Amino acid sequence: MGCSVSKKKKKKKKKNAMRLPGYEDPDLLASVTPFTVAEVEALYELFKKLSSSIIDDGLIHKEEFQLALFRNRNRRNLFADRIFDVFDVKRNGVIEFGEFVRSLGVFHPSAPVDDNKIKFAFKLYDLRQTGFIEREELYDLRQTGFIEREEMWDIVCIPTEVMVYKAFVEADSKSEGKINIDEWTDFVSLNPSLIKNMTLPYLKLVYIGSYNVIMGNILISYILDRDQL
Ligand SMILES: [Ca+2]
Ligand SMILES: [Ca+2]
Repeated sequence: MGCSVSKKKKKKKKKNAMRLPGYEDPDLLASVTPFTVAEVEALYELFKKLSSSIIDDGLIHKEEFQLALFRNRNRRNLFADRIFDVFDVKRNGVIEFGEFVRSLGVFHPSAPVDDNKIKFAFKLYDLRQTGFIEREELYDLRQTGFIEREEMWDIVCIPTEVMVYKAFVEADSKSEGKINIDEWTDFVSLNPSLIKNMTLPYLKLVYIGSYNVIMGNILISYILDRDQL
């Protein structure tokens, strides 16, 4: 009897431990993202690691995010800040598990190039959150290396100023000096390579055991350009 109570308590304790703030059921998350239940569970292991690196509270704080990306909790850059903000859908200053999985789902290779992905990229590129992509933002993205020169417009080694000019000639159809979401949607449909960075081809190739390593690499190599930061 005593043994059975103790087992029950243990079970309850384990269940409560799983219910950290922002925790969502893997079945639910798998139903709304391209991930399988097993992949969501593997992502939870990675999430636990990232969210406990400074404060073990089941939430990824900005400093933990910076630590994961740069191995330095105090190192920042504008684009990393923006990624954090876009992941933090509820805008409460921390990334919860549900936000983490839903946001990474956009990068899954099976995720369609749909409104969701196009809007996600728009939000990322709108570094200063003005509701438009402006010249200086494209300039900064190019400088961080996020926009690969050979992937954009098939022109290698053009100076950033020229790249930005060319982008605006093509995208800014209203000639307002800034790109709105409709212009962006048209532009991306003509230049799908623009959001090529937002897919993670490795995800299809790996198996669960490698997930932590792969996801670490994804966050570092795919979302940000390692050499430039
Ligand atoms: Ca934390
Ligand atoms: Ca949040």
